Amino acid sequence: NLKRYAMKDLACPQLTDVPPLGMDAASLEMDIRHYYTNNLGRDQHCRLLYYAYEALALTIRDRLMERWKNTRQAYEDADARRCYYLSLEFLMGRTLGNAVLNLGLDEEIEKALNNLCLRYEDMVDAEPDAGLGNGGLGRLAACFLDSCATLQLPVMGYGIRYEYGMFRQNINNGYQVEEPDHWLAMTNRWEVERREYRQRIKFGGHSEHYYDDNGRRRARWVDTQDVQAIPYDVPIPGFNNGTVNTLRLWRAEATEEFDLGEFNAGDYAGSVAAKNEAEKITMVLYPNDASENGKNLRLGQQYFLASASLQDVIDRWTTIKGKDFSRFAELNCFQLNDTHPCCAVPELMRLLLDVHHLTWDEAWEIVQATMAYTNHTLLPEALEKWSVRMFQHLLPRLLEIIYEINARFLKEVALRWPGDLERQRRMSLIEEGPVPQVRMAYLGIVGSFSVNGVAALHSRLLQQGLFRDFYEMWPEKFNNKTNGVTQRRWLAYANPLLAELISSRIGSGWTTDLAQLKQLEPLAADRAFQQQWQQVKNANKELLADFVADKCGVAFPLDSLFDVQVKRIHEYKRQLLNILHVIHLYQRIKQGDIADWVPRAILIGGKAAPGYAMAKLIIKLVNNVATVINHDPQVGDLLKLVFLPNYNVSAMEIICAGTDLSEQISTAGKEASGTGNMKFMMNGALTIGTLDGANIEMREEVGADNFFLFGLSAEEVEERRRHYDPAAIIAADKHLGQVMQLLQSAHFNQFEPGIFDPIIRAIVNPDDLWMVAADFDSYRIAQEEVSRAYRDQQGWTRMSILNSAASGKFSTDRTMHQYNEDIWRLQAVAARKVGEDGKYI
Ligand code: B1H
Repeated sequence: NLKRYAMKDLACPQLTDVPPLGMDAASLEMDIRHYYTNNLGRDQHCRLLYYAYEALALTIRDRLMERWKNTRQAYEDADARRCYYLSLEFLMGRTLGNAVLNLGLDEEIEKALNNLCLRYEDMVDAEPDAGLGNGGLGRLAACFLDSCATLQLPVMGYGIRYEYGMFRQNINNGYQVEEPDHWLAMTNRWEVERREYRQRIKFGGHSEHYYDDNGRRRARWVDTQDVQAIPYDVPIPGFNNGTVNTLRLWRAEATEEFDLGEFNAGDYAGSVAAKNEAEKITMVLYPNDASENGKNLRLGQQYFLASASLQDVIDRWTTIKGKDFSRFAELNCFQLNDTHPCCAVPELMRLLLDVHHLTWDEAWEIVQATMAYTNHTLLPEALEKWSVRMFQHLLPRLLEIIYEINARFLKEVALRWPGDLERQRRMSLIEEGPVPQVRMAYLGIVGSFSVNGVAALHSRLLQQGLFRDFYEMWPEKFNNKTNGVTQRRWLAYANPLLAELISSRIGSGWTTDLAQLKQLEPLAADRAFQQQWQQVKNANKELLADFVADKCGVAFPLDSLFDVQVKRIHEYKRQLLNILHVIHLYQRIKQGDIADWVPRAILIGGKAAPGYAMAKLIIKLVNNVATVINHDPQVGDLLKLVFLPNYNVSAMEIICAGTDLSEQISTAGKEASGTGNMKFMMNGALTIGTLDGANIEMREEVGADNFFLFGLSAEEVEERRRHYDPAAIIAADKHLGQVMQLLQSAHFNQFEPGIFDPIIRAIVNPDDLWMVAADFDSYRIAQEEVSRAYRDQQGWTRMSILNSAASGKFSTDRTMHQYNEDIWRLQAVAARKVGEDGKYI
């Protein structure tokens, strides 16, 4: 394909010769008018705000386009080593505001829109979220891309353009109801379809062995049902640096009709209908955060992404470098975002062996030198295993290659530990048993030169537990890369008031060097600064309260402590522990135990996987408890509780700025890192949390005095599991006993008998993996400590400033720098910029 279209490109290079666009308000205004009228064809009768947004989006997109072209050219000229970030999820959220910020156009856009009597906030709100991810793993990928563009690293994202992203969550009678998110219903102005780079992906069929002209034994994959992969490129702007990187998302499309005709000559209608089969592949994102999906179609998505992306990279290689792959590993590197894209290991082998005719050893050397794997979870239910049968049926040639990789690998194991058959069984890429399975994580480890976890504790637990055998074999492969978040979106954009205040004192260098926030530390005790800080927090709380009033119909009193837990609903994250504490506070009010009371407004938000009954029941419990509390006149403004429906990236942009207390209360050892925790810290929230994931490092950075710690450590959790007796704990804990009693009395489900029994049973079950009862008392005491601290507003503000000041480590700029130093080893490449004379330098 590439060659066919490349010839045409060459015919008219002048086509791409365009002068730079104006970045001033007048030029922007002119373009908005132009797009609205001449391109979109709207007039004064059009009452849909959306089209004004679209005209603005096109105007901004033009400014991205020219930088994008220059960046691609700069990378090509530099002939530098590149990295490809392969991920089934990129949770991008909205694009407009971030693009405007990164292009430095905020002020000029405001002016232009003013002249047009349009409000910038309305434009921003008209854009749907790109919800192409579940939670932290997908948002991390998005933050990584932002940082790579800002660091001018030649990193390209590869993902899937789901027609339907994460479902929209509605609440009906307290229950979650899912509604499909057709985010592409209107034209997506941020993507560019690039059919010239389409690829063909094979499924099904079988593999065939033959001897080539030189008498070499080869394999080919035949009788396949092919699907086309069509790329859609999304621009990823760096921060004020002229760089625009690429996120390439693939959409599945049926192969051209004449291909279908060959197979289905007699059944025209059937062959047209077969289009659907192919296009199903990229129809919908699987919404099971941190838990396995196990579906045929999901494996299809994973292979589709891996194959399309690898073929794309290889086509670029052969177009520029020809058939010689000797420098391929030197110039390319693939980062695998969890096991989801791990088909890339056998697929790269297949492409090098079957299509490009390298020997096994040559191909394997390339694979092992280009692949790097990141693990994001220790939870057994999230560790992907694919049944050998399913693999055989869908990807027979890949399975054959996996068997060969495994045979050679197990020989190595046997050489190293002679006679240790048990170890061979443990480490095999194939789990034997009634239903043999391919262990995707092991495939990732064996095929990669680097394996990393996402926080210090998590990486240590991987080495000591889950991947211990592999760590013993290849200790040098293992490393840690603590997660981060991009301060451009999560502070500069989401919290302009605080950003402004910070910059007024320490300058704006923190936008690209977050460690500079350290300079706020001496200001933490400065009375005047504290007052300004508090004013900003209050203004943000007002905005959050407006948002909550709008979405939940509940008024958050502004003088209450805004206590927030937003994240996917999962038992290990222990939203349940939070509710039990809310019930405890409610009981204290009812018992009149309210001396020195600190009013609290508690917000819980997040989506439950549609098939996860317990998670959905927890949402129902939050809603029922909220109804009782919010309608009790005796409670009044002392306590409020809401469940915020449809928590997503743009909701977090409002929430993180207005939060006082961030709840990071997972069972220790279960949350690999967490990233919401970092967004809150950056914005000056204090954290109540366990010694889990990145909480540990956050606490190290800010100091134990400025962090509300509670609960068992990961080691203690493991130890306690062996003799865990929740009934005894409840009997011994007066407060927890009362809470459980109230729950059992059906106080929160008076006309819905028994609905919360599964929750009650889970808490009293000695096998409760999440140990809610074990940590309740410690949590309650830590929460009392929180209230005491909040009473001293000055002290609280001091701690708030210190948290923000100590959050420098948690920028993805730092994370990306470390990936680059230890794994990718890329040179930064500056994009060409526009000079004084308006010409490109
Ligand atoms: C994380 C997932 C995940 N870990 C399977 N694992 C999925 C697993 O659709 N699936 O099949 C989707 C997602 N997500 C999260 O990654 C961790 O729980 C967080 O602790 C971590 O901060 C985040 C980013 O590293």
